[in-house]
Amino acid sequence: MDHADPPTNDDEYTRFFASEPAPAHLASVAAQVEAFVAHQRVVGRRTVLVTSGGTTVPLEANTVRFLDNFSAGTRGATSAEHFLEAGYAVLFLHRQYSLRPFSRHYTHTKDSIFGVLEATAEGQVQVNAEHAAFAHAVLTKHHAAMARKALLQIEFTTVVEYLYLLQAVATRMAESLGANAIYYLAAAVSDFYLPRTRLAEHKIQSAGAKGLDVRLDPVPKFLVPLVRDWAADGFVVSFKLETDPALLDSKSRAALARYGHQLVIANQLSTRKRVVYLVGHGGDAVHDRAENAARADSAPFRALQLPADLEAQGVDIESLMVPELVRMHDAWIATAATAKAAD
Ligand code: 9Z3
Repeated sequence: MDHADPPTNDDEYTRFFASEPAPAHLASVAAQVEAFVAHQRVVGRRTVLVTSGGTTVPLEANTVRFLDNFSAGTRGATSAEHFLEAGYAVLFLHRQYSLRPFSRHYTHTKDSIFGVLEATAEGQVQVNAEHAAFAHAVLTKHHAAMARKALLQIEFTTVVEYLYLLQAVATRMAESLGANAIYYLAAAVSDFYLPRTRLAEHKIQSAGAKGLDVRLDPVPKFLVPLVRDWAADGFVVSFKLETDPALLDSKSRAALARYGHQLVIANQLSTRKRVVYLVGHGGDAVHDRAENAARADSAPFRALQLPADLEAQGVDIESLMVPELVRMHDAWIATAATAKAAD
C-alpha cells in the first residue's frame, strides 16, 4: 500500500478553486454540457466523459514557459471513437491541439492530410485512391456522431483549467445521468502546480540570473471529490501511468483503497499501446465507496494484451478495452437498479 500521498481534506478543493482563477470559457462550457446531457437523457443514451492529453503548469501568468505532462491523446481519442461505436455519447475533454476522435487519423501523422490528398489536372483536390475508402468511412462516422448530437469536445490547457472543467462537466453529467455515466480519466494530470499567488506576472528574465529555482505545490487529489461528490453514482475509471513496471500493481491498489472507485487501468509508458492492466471489481463493485476501498487488496489484476498479429494489422488496444468497459458498465447499471429497487 502506498501512503506517500498526504491526506486530502474536504476544504482542499474549496480553497484551491477560491485561489485559482476560473477559465474564461467556464460558463459557456457549462451551458453546452447542460444542453448535451439533457439531450442524452431524453434519448436514453449512456454517456462517457473521456479526458485526454497532458495538462500544463505555467511558470508565468503571461505564459511563455510551462511544464507539461506526457500524453499525445491517442488513448483518449481512440477510446472516444470506440465508445461512439458502442452507442455511447462522448463528452471529450481534451488538451488543446492534442489528438481528437476521427481527425486524429489525419493530423499528427508524418504527412498529415497531405499524405492522402492529390491535386487533379482539372484543378480539383481529392483523396487519392489508396486512402479513399478509409477516409470516407472516418468522415461518415464523424458526421453521424455530430448529426446524432453524440459528441461534444471541450478544450483545456493548464491543470487548473482541467480541474475547473472536470468539476463543471462531471457534476452536470452526474445530476442528469447518474449510473448511466462513465468517467474515463485518461488525461495525464500534473501532480504539482505553481499557485497563482507565487506566479510571476511576466516572462521571467534570465539576465544576471544564476539559475531558476521553482517550488511547486502538490495538486489536491481530485479523485477524492470526483468519486465522492462530482460523479456520484457514476462508473469511475482512473488511469495509472508508471515507467517502473514494479509499481503498477501496488499503485493501482493504493488508488482503489484511497478513492473507492470502480476501476484503475494501469499502463507502463513504453508498452501502453500493447498492454494495459485492469485493476478492480469493475461492474461488480458495490455502490459503496468505503466497502470498495476495503476490498482493494483482493481486487483482480488482469492484463489485457493486444496480440502481435492484430497490432501488425493496425488494430488498437482500445478496441479491446472499450467493450470490456461496456460490459462492466452494464453490470454496474444493473446493480444500481437492484439497489434502488431494494430501497
Ligand atoms: C494514462 O495513463 C494514459 O493511458 C496515457 C496515454 C497518458 C499513458 P497517450 O495519450 O498516453 O495515448 O499518448 N493517463 C493517466 C495518467 C495520470 O495522470 N493519472 C493520474 C494519477 O494516476 C490521474 S487519474 O494520479
